[in-house]
Amino acid sequence: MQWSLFLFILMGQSFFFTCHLYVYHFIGENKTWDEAQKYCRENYTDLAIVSNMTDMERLRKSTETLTEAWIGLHSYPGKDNRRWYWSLPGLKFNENQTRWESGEPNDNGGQENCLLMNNQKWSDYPCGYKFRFICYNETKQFNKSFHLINYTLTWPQAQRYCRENHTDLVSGLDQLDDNSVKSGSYVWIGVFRDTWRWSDGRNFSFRNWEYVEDLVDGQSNKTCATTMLNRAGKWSSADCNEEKPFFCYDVPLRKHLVRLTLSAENPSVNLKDPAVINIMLKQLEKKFRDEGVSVKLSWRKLPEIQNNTKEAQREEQCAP
Ligand SMILES: [Ca+2]
Repeated sequence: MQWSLFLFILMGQSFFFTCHLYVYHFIGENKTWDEAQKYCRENYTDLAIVSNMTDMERLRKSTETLTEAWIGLHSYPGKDNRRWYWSLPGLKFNENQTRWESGEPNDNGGQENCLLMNNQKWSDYPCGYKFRFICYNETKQFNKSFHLINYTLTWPQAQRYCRENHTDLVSGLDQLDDNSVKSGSYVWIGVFRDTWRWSDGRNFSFRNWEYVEDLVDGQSNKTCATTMLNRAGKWSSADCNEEKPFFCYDVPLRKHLVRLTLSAENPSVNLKDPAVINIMLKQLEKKFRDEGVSVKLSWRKLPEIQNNTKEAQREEQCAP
């Protein structure tokens, strides 16, 4: 006995990392950061998260307003709350794969939140000092992936220089192992640490600060982040109790249609019984949930197809 059905799969969060299809919503009501977060969680997914410059541009273009608005970034000041990140968005910093100089990181003075490399060895160092630095260029400008910049800037200035003229500060062990990078002596590389966290718990390292002092801690009484739309969207920190407009985000549901051909080994199982196919649906949903995938499933019955036992699958593509 065979019965062809279409299985509709509505998927939410699981597509974050492949598609990054956030939809941003500008809310023009003034609220504190906490009130804005509550509003976004009730009406959308959360306050806006931003994982890279492409997201940032899409957020900016989602409104024509030129104001300052909350995004979903919050600081938890305190030395113990700092976390290391690679500067290049999407790279995960692994605490077990580090190349510290002996005695480092020593956080001398409690302000050493940027990474200086000398002969492949790392030291934490205050971000405001000026050193030469190495930029990574993903398009191989001048046929080179790595560019040693032979004048000195602070770490935040160096990051901005690399992002504006190349791709980012050199990031990740693979890049550091390139021969042209290995030889760097007393150069800034793309590692920093801070106490900022995204409202929805994601670990994105992308930061787009206008002011150097926001890089690490936020200032003690300014622990919530805004985007300044009249300053090309650059971010600033502000007192969370100030009332400002804000950005929420959500993720559009994605539909997948999968044709399954069902057959029963036990002839006593009636696959045309709605109760039977509903039980199968619940079991499939549970399997997805066990894998951490949020889905809603439904059957769509189609006319029986003769002599066709292949499974067919069609997926919608990510929209630009
Ligand atoms: Ca140090």
